[in-house]
Amino acid sequence: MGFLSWLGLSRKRTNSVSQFRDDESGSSTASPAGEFAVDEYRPMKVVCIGAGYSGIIAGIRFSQKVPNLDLKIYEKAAGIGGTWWTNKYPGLMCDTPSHCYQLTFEEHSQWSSFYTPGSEILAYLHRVVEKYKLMRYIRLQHELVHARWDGPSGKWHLRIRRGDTGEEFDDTTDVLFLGTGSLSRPCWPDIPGLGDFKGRVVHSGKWDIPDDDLKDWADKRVGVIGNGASGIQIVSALQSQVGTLTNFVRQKQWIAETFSATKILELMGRAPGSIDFSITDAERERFKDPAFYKEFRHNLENSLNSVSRMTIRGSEAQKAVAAMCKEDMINRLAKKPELIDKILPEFSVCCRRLTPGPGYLEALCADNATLEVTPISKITSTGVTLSDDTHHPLDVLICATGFDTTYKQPFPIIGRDGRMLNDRWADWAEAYMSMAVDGFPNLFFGTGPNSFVNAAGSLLIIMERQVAYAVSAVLKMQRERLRSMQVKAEALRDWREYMDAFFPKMVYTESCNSWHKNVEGKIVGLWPGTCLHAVRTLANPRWEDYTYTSLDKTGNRLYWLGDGQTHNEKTMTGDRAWYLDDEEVDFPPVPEDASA
Ligand code: NA7
Repeated sequence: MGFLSWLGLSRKRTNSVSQFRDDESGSSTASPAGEFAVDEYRPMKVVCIGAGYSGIIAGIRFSQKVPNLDLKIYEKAAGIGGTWWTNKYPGLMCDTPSHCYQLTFEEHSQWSSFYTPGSEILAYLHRVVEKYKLMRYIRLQHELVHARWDGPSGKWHLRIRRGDTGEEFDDTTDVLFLGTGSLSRPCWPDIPGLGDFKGRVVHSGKWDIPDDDLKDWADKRVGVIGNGASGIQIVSALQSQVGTLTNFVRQKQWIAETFSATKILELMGRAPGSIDFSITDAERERFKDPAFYKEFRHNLENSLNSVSRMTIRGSEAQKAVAAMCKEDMINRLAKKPELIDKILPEFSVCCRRLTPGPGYLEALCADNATLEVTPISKITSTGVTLSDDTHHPLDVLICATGFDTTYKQPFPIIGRDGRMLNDRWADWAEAYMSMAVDGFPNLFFGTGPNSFVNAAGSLLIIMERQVAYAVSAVLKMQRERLRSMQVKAEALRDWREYMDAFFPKMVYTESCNSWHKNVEGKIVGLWPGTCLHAVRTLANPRWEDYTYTSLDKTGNRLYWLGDGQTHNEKTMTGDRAWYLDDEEVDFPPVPEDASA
């Protein structure tokens, strides 16, 4: 009996198996048993684009998990940190509690506040990069110009431009991991006359005004366009430092109490209702106790993951949170009750991203602040003109107008048969389980389409699991000597159908604008489920939803079993009882009594 028939496979049958049926694969009469050990892992190259949170996690996990790896992380900016490098506006902070906005494996207990200023998050990321020596892999000021899939070699061909010298060079990689995020390309408002304004104009996502300059703003007339998270934080931070402040908004907005605030106060034994979230020296001392820190964080994340039911349309949880927010907002607007109708939305809480705005409503109630809801018709050399011809003269105009959230890449990504990713996404951006797109083999996304969660849960745990998914895929390719893996179009179709069935039940699809949606109202930003749902789903990749091509020419899917040995046996080097190491042994729990 031949080897193949012993495996229950004939050559003819193997070649017709869809797993390896691909025009990039070939077959020959070579022996189906390779001349290598089963764990003699082939060299793999992974290139990650972006050194924000996704790229940093990727740097840590790929280098930890994948043997025989060549890893590069190209970052176009001059520093690491992604969104925390780009955004520098006054009042920048993370509205997820600090203790939940950090990596699961890299705890930091010494935050200055329960809601971390952006500069501290950036400092945290610098420490992580330093600790895991990631600058070995990171190339700053290196921008991807284009990426092109080459089927015969099974590699992505990349063109990279150095930001400092302008020089361009080529690179290739087996696997491309795009950690470019979706909130990285600031979007200027399409308002006529923006270029005519003679005062100072700045975008929140391209803040280039030194802190020292703000000291001279005490008599300046400042306009802020937008009431997303950035606009809200900027208004809160600047109102008391400027002459007058006008916030131009075109949509109402729910303003929540800070996320998990009640839980934080309860866990810290603080008085309910307190709004000062700075952490005292004594509290920071308490956090030095690992047991206290761990229990605090666990409780807080447990609480953060307990509110997702409010995102279901018409749910009791939604009604309760709406009533709570409404009461809180009305109280906070007591000084200017005329603002209530201008701010309090008709749509459900979380239709737009729920944004905690400590200090925002209070700032709008100040004597020097105005909330302007009449639409802007144009910008002139002196300020903003509204559709009723009212003119607001301004010295400074801040566009907190968000980001290009179409997921369209600023560089061509050319997949199989010359197809461009942006064309594939012409109608809307989609990726199977947020990770992969048919026609684009060996390409995985960090925070790709449908990655985010609204107010419940932490994005970072999703990012970690997305990287883990990509790492598992790379390990599979390496172990099984696969040249390429590509998600099946029908798997993406099923994912799409699942999302189409899921989202109408949720508040996100109500009538409101948000960066979660594309212009037709399709949800492209949010994971179709809860944060924990994403975590569980990504932990169990369905490898049968991919097609593969093999590096070998035998057409035998088990060629990678090699010569029947492991490397340590073959070379008589290393440990040959490694399975007894503590980290390898899976110790089962012992029932406490025989009847249990
Ligand atoms: P967002 O949340 O996308 O907010 C952008 C804001 O800018 C929003 O209020 C927009 O109004 C407004 N906008 C945009 N274009 C215009 C024009 N042409 N005229 C008037 N107003 C305009 O971006 P952020 O930077 O605040 O936050 C992004 C996310 O980063 C945030 O959710 C966190 O997750 C982190 P609209 O709502 O479209 O009517």
